[in-house]
Amino acid sequence: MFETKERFKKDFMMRLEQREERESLHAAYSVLSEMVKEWINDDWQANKRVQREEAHKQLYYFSIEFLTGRILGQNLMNLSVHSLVSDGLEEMGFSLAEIEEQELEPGLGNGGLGRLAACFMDSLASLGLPGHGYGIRYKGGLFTQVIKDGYQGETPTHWIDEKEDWGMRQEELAKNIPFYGNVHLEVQDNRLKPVLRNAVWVKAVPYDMPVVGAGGKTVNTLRLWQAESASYPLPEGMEQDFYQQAVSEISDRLYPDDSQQAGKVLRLRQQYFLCSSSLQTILQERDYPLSELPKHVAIQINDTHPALAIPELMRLLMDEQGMVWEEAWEITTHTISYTNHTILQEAMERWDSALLEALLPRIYMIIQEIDRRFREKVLEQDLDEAARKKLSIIEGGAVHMATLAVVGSYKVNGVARLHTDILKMREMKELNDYFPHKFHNITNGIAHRRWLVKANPELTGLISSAIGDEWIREPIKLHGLNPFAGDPSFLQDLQSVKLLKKRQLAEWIRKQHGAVIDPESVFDAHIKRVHGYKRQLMNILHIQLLFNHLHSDRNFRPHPRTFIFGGKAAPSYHFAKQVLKLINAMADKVNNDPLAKNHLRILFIEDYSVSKAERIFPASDVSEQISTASKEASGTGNMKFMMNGAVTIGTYDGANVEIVEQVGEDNAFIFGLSAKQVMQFEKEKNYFTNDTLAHDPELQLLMSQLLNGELSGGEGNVSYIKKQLVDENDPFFVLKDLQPYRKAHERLLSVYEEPSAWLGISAVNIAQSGIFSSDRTIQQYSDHVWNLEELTNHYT
Ligand code: Z2T
Repeated sequence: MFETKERFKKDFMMRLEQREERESLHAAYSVLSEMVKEWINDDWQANKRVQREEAHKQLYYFSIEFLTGRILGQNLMNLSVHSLVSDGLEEMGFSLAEIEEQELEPGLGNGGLGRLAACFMDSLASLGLPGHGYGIRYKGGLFTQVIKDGYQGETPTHWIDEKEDWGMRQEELAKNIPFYGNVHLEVQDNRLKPVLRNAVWVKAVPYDMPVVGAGGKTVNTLRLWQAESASYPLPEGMEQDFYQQAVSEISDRLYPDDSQQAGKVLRLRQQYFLCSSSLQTILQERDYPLSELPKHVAIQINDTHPALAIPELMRLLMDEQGMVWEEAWEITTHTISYTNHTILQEAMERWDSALLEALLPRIYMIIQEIDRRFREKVLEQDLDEAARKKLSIIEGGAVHMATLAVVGSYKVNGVARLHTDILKMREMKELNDYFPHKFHNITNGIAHRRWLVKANPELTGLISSAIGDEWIREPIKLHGLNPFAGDPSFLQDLQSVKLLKKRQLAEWIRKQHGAVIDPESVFDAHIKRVHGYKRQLMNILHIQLLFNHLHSDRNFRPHPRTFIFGGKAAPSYHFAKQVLKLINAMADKVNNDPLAKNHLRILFIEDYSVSKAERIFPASDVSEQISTASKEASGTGNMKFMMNGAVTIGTYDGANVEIVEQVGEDNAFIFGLSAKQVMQFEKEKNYFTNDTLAHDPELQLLMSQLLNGELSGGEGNVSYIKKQLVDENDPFFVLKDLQPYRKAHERLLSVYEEPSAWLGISAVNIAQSGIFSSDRTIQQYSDHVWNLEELTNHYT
């Protein structure tokens, strides 16, 4: 049905005419997605067959988040029919872009971690590797952000339209998951067997989404579980209504905390629900002896959220399959591997022992036994009390999930070189000493097909006209662009493409928000979750410094800049919410100031999402990556900017280090404390905000403007900011790094004034970005962790 444009047009029109509201864009979306689903479906079933027949090792990626973004356009692209469909639709008077926007956006993730999982799905399928996702089908994704009077409000987001869902309900593959109850030891087959009595059972129903790889050959599966009532008797005294309510809660919504652990029992229920249903499926679908599990299956856990997979696999192997501890442990610790995404203490999961024991009594018993056995081994080594404490799974009345995850996995990786080094040398030093070969680095990456080819077809076209299109399959070949960094005609085209993308963004912003921005100004973007360590506060304070400078010095008339912010704050994170209010209040002031508005514009983009990101990255000149060094595990937005030719201003943190290594220090603007310096201050506790302020009248003025409320529409609006900067001694070094940040901006602007120099830098960034494709990342996981084989015998 997509063989020729004419065939597509005919088929599309025929189907559309049968629809009731055939005039509506939504009907067009509905018809098109139906056609794509039908097309994919045959290949998908065939793929499942081949993967079974060829007995390939399968990878299962367990993640509490999959931030896919919209799906229709992605599928059209990977099926290589995007332009055929787009042209065909245009000839019939439709715009594919408008049709794509009809799709409700699945927001099943908070930020980087969830988006990484989605990029990995794309790369696995595109590399022809058998890798599948397991997650939760939250009815409500991340909340919708609504800005009112500059404050963030939250409303629930419902993304599921049952008629148009890309997920296929698989009723017959449902699993039942036990919660609560009591463990009894009973004699069965001549041995003692733990049996759970009086449990509350929940049914997990899978919805399978096809994941189409580039070229359309490989179709993997993203399976999302939905919680429903099981047809088991309820424990005595439990009301049916109460039960149904509790069950539906499990897949009702995603927790909105990106960098702090929620510690709520509902979140723990979600985690176990995901692990148990996924593992039961893996064990049941197999056609090989259980002892060979590690040869046939690899399971990657995305941070510790799915770390209960370790005791749950032990439970299934022992209690359901009759294995002894030693064999079950051998299998578990050769099947599961773990990726760490943060060293922020507040984000490290620690579950209260009593809570865990009540909810999952058998699982808690197994964790206790893992802990007991590991303690015994640790005792054999000559270690001090402090080191032994760091090696304890159960400690201080809580289960330390990261420790459990390390002990129960065969490989542990960090997500950027600096992050992994910090893990190995500090945060998890004792564990790394104990398991010297377990830890390694695999630097994150991004799906260049979505973030460059799809989001920026104009740049894609320009690159291909210079170096051919092999780079799309082998992104490292973007290196071929390096010589063009000195080619005036190429650079001129690069400038035109950037200007075009800026105009498109400006036009969209005018339509959506009614705001007017100037495409000739520098687009400087800071888009990510709002958090203390990401330092949106430093960015906005720098803008106030510029504002003050403009008003005090009539010779200071810098090139116009548009500062674009976008990002959500966790609903309970008061500090971040005040930063958001501050940004919006500053926008009001600066954008309406007769002098400042000729040089500075501030734009806050409400409800930042994957689809909005797809518009902002290609249109940006400057990439703000200014986290307090050592705090950002990797960052992946930094890579999306780079690939679209934006230039980084940032600290030596996360993957910024590797970006600068790729482009050279002259092709990025780096400033501020190093990770080492930050960690030194933290250790010695010898940093004092007042030392920074003492000899700096500019900063003193800035602080008084901030603290008296003149920047934020009232003193009350900066109470948490004041608490952090003053009472808590500025833990993220905002004031300490502020002047170095300002100087970096000055260096940047002076280069920008010289177009050939600036565009050359931009070109080098694109040319050197290939290594940050998630295809490279996935190949490394496959080679060093999962041991997958490419599907050779495609069904085609
Ligand atoms: C998250 O997005 C990240 C780390 C988390 O730690 C949790 C969430 Cl929801 C538990 C981010 C990191 O902050 C970021 O640096 C990294 O690039 C991203 O994960 C993917 O690894």
